[in-house]
Amino acid sequence: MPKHKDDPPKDRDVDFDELLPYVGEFGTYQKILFCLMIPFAFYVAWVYFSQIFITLVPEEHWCKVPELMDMSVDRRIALSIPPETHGMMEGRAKCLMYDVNYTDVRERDLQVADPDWPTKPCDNGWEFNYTVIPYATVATELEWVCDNAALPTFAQSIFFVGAIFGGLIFGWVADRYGRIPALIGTNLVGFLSGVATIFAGNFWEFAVCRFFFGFAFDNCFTMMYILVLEYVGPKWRTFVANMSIALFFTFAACLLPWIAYYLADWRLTCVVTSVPLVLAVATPWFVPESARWLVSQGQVDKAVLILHKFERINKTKVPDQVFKDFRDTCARIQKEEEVDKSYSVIDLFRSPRLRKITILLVLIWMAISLVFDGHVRNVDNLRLDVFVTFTVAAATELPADTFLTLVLDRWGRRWLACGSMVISGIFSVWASLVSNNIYSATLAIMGRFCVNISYNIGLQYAAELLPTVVRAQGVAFIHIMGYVASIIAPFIVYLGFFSNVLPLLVLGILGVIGGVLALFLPETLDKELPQTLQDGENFGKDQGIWDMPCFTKKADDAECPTSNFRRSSTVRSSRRASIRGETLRSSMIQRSSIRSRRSVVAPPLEEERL
Ligand SMILES: *[C@@H]1O[C@H](CO)[C@@H](O)[C@H](O)[C@H]1NC(C)=O
Ligand SMILES: CC(=O)N[C@H]1CO[C@H](CO)[C@@H](O)[C@@H]1O
Repeated sequence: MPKHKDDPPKDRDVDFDELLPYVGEFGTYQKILFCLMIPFAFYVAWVYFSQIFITLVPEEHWCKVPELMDMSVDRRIALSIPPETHGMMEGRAKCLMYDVNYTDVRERDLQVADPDWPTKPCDNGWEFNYTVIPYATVATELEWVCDNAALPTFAQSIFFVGAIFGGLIFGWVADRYGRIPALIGTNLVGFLSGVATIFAGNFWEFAVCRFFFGFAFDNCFTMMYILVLEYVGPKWRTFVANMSIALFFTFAACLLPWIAYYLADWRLTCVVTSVPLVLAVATPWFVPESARWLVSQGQVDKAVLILHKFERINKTKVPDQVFKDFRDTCARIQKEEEVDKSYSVIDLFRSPRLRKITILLVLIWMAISLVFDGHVRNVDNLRLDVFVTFTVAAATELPADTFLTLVLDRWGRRWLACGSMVISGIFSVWASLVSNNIYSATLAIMGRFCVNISYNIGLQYAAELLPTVVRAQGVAFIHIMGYVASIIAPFIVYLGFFSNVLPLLVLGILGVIGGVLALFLPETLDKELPQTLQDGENFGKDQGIWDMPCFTKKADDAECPTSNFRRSSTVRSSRRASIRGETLRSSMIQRSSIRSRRSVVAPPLEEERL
């Protein structure tokens, strides 16, 4: 980082992060960009969660009997619906009705049915109790209940399949044509398919719309997130990275159930949550293209032009020498990257330890994705008001993020990943065993809180363990495996159909298994990141399974909590900034890893140490 603005040293490396302090780390333009993240945070929250609210099915539904429709609902039920026990609770059948001639029944003026009458499945559709969920959804209109109760689950999985395709396609667009076209494209697809959803007249039409809606999921926010983080100076990056998600995303997620509740119309909800995406077409006028991407395309002049715009708006002045050094550095980095391009994911599986690490990372990340997604979707099974539960659960994301920012660089990744997953597992299992609804929902939400912490650790951990030369591809690979796991999540939630206990029990067990697996990974806190495949192979060989960063360190290095925290938090935030969402765009991660590699071994660190 430059120390003397007026006296830039000659012929030194100036990479993007070192240039930023000259244009202002968090100046007026960056603040504007930070605010421009708000709509995109809303988009992703809505793209991710809105399907929950347009496929809700009221717990209480029963067969419709056209002949009795003019009677009061209680009498109608008494006459046509047989009793049924659901687990412990006395209830009435959801999928069966008495098989009698109802015109006859009316004439005999009966008040209640005879339990000995034969029964049959509903053959005239269903009625729903709209007290708790006060609106019809696509699932109630198309009667996705009883034999068809799994259809919303399938639709959700199809959404994730779409997310995989969308991630790959727009990742390619982002590399080829730039971040802004990808950002606009992904949001437009979301807008069109979101609006198209309201015309769906059967399951397959709905599923196709969901598939394309899923395209938007991976990039509609992260592309913007990455763009903005790139332009924010390293000192402010942690703040921007965490606050944008903690505040905007959480707020949008908390707001969503109430939008659905007050609109009380699934089509309107769909429109209101997908039409705003079209605003993304305005981004070229407000948001600059990624300078890093321009540089990687050899368009350094354009990148410099953008930086001049920052100078103007922030009212700063960058010495010409700095720009010159920057150009030189760009040229050199580009050459370095050419070399890295000859490796692929396969290389991760060639040597034994690296193979073990990679497989563990994949399994752990799959467990995390599965458990997290399962929890998100399980709100419906918690037997409480789904709107309130969802809001409370979404609100846990704020403390989870804050907590993580505070401890991740003190306690290390390994124990924190293990701890948060195991504790999440314990909460979930516990929640599945208690019968009190409120108590159980609270525990389930605690479980979700913990797994959200693991989720955040997960990808970063992967990025740190994989050697630089294949880091980008490796992280992308793991990320995709996470989506594959998410495809299964809705089915675990669907187990609730058989027994309310099952989903949480399964999620809990998976959490504990994932957590224990994390212990077999090496710790990365305060370690130099592996660069070559050989580094990756040897990484952590000296560590025992019970090692803990702070306790073992303190003896020989008393400054463990303070200065290391400061240093690695910049390293972390810069890396995380580029990795968190944009995992499929390899070139960028590669660049950011070069950047962080340098900041780990670079002089500033030594100064701090000595
Ligand atoms: C619908 O649900 C509400 C609230 O749970 C309940 O009070 C009401 O009796 C139910 N109506 C029918 C017809 O079951
Ligand atoms: C604190 C934390 O990890 N929050 C995350 C919870 O999950 C959502 C959805 O994936 C993330 O966007 C949050 O960052």
